[in-house]
Amino acid sequence: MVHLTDAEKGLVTGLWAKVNADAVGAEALGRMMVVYPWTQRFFGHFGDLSSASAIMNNAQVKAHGKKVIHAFADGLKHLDNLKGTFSSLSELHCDKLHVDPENFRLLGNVIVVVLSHDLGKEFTPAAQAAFQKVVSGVATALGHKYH
Ligand code: HNI
Repeated sequence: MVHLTDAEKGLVTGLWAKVNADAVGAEALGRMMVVYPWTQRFFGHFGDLSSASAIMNNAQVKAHGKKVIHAFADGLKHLDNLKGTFSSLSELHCDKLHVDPENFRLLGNVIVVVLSHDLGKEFTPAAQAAFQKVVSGVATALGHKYH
């Protein structure tokens, strides 16, 4: 359960509106696979992942990054009910995809890094703290149905 103050919610929504969400998703998923190479095992069917540039230019990685970030962005609209919002995705990642939930934290941290890079000075320490709460809450919610 995460709790964001109204000020934190305002920071998150305001900054999110300034980034290109599709690009953030593609960049974050690709960087996760580069920085934490063991996460590539879930995406063996995505074609060439043989180098950092192959990963970052892989069209399937980009497309999947967009899909993931759209689901993430939906969570930003439901910050008071992340568990409900991600309930069926949690079941899917557990039962069908067998993704270790620790990976949700890794991706969340990479999303924060990419936002920091894109937003520069606007990504103040307060904004970073707010987003860190969000990615942590999303990771907890995605892990909630694991058994
Ligand atoms: Ni994830 C499929 C959302 C993190 C591995 N994932 C999805 C889909 C959504 C999604 C949406 C598409 C579901 C469908 O087809 O119905 N994933 C999210 C979100 C996060 C996340 C919101 C975290 C913010 N997923 C991760 C992580 C991994 C991961 C960290 C592995 C390291 N996801 C997968 C895999 C699939 C997937 C694998 C199936 C891909 C495919 O198309 O074959």
